[in-house]
Amino acid sequence: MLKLYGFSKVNAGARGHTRDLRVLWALEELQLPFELIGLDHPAHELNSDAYRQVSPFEQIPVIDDDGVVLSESAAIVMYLAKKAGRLIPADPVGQAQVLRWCFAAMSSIELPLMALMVHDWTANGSDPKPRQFLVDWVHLRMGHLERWFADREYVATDDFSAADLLMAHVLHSGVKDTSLIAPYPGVIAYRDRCLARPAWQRTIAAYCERVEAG
Ligand SMILES: N[C@@H](CCC(=O)N[C@@H](CS)C(=O)NCC(=O)O)C(=O)O
Repeated sequence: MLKLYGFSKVNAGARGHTRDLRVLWALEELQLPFELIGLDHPAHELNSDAYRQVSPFEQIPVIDDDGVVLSESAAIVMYLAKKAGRLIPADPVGQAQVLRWCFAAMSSIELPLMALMVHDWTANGSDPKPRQFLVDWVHLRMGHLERWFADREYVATDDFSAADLLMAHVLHSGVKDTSLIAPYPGVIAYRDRCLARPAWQRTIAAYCERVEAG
């Protein structure tokens, strides 16, 4: 049985936004059975020698699929999609497009959003220039995405794919300040189209029921 290491308890700010949700969502889309191993972040359950054996950066998510151990949410989602033969086209060209947009979600889009979030957690506001740089970077990328979605329903192919799951999660979890995304109606409509999927709705409801804030 596939094991997923996810959060059982996490700080209130992160609850509902953690990256194990990407894997939980993929498992729900694919209807794959799994056993959840819940870890308590405030109790430092990610910082044990045993957990470091499966998660080199002491992070969640990780899967252990009968000895196939993977960390990195995007790698896990791609592995599950390929294993199930869904959320990814069968042909190499379609697969390359999905892979391309998985990388884009994890680098071109998540990076500026995370950088701004970390800045806002840590900066004392004495110099406005670093924040303005990060805000401009986010707007640059959102403008690029807005243009991309002008005539597309999904990011990589005609159908919802693993890339959409990752991109929609990044746009959901990485945007705390909604004014950042408000000028981009195409991006909002895309994100909301993905998050309206019944599999996401079931995933987030079950997560909120189960995961404690600590
Ligand atoms: N690149 C990794 C990042 C994983 C990550 O940042 N996980 C966070 C939760 S969303 C975590 O485990 N943080 C705990 C920590 O770093 O102490 C992925 O996409 O899986």
